[in-house]
Amino acid sequence: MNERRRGATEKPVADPARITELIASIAAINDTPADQGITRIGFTPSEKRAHKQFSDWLCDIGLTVRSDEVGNTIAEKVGLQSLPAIGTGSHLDSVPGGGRFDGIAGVVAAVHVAELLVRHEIPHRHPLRFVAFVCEEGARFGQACVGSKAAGGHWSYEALQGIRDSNGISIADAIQRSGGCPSDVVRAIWQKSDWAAFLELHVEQGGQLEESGVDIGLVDLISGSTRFELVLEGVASHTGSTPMHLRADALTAAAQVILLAEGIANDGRHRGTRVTVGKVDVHPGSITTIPGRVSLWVDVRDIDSGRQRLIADEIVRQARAVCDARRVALTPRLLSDASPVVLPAWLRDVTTTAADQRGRSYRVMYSGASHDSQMVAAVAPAAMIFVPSRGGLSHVPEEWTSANEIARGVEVLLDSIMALDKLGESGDCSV
Ligand code: HGY
Ligand code: MN
Ligand code: MN
Repeated sequence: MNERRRGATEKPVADPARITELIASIAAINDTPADQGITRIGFTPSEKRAHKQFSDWLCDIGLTVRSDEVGNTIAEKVGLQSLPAIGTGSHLDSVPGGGRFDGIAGVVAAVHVAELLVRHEIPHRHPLRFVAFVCEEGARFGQACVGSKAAGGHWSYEALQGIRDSNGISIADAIQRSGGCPSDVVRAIWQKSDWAAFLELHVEQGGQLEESGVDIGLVDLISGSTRFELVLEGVASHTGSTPMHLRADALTAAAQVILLAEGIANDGRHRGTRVTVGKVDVHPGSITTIPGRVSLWVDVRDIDSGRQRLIADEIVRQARAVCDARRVALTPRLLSDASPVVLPAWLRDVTTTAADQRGRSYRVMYSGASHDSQMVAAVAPAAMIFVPSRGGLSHVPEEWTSANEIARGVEVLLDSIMALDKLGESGDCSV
């Protein structure tokens, strides 16, 4: 661990070698062969092992650690006074065949901040909490941020019972099987009075920081997402004996729907909207049978909540017209709907000052991806600190951020937490 360098900044220096070690330990917990990226799906044994590793690291340096009713892991470092907590963290699950840094960089940053605080015996008034959320990725249930939505008070037990994965397992069942207690989900809600702020370091998952050569991204707005399934049902039949004019081909209808969805997003009036059909199921999937049923999973992202919902509605409306013309039935099913969230400027000012004082370049930017901070922002003032993503890639094995880039973010995160801890010390409004 780097000793505190005297002189220059009088602040602890993050250790890239330690960050590399922490990242590698989590990356080794993987359900995919290493050359095919990282697969650590929510509520699977591998996610649980990653939480155990997180818990061990923090127990080893003397923090108390608990698991909440849905499986979020929360470690606490007691402060000198009983004040609302300052927290930091992110998630440890991944998409199938994803990267080593999405979520993990923020959890590793939290661990390293805790290590630096303990190592340098830095006093702090507020209790500090270090959090690993469960099942942030929407890959399994179509719902993003399962754990942080519980913390933010966005779940009922009934809702957890009503959402199922492709194997018919509900979120509630998955929580139960993973050792949680979904019927007590309301006990996982964070009380506003108990939290002063929550900060999340995350890889940008886009290319702006790298393209502009800027060290740190300070997020002002996190995109919303509306996700839905479209089931198209035509008539399966023999590809040889069915003339073209007698067909109700679900897949050609789906192809037209996918392109119209893209066209809506590419309309110049909709700058800022992103529409993706990332998953398609074709039934029966035989080369000699006309596809009778196709499911499409549509992801609409936007920084404008009204436009986000309007575009989702427009896609369904136009898809229905395509299907009617092709004698294909259409059944839309909403999977999840999260609003864009504006993060508080006062808290971003704290992170801005921290970046400035470390001599780091920074830019204010919106997040195209959704994040746990978006969900806890309802109960704790939230801030996000982005570090660059090489080539702007994420959710793929090629996802990469260097340890030095993460270390710069860790130092800004640490300094922001310490600055927040001092707010109110002179008697003005305490954080
Ligand atoms: O999908 C997202 O935006 C995030 O990576 N969960
Ligand atoms: Mn993430
Ligand atoms: Mn992700």
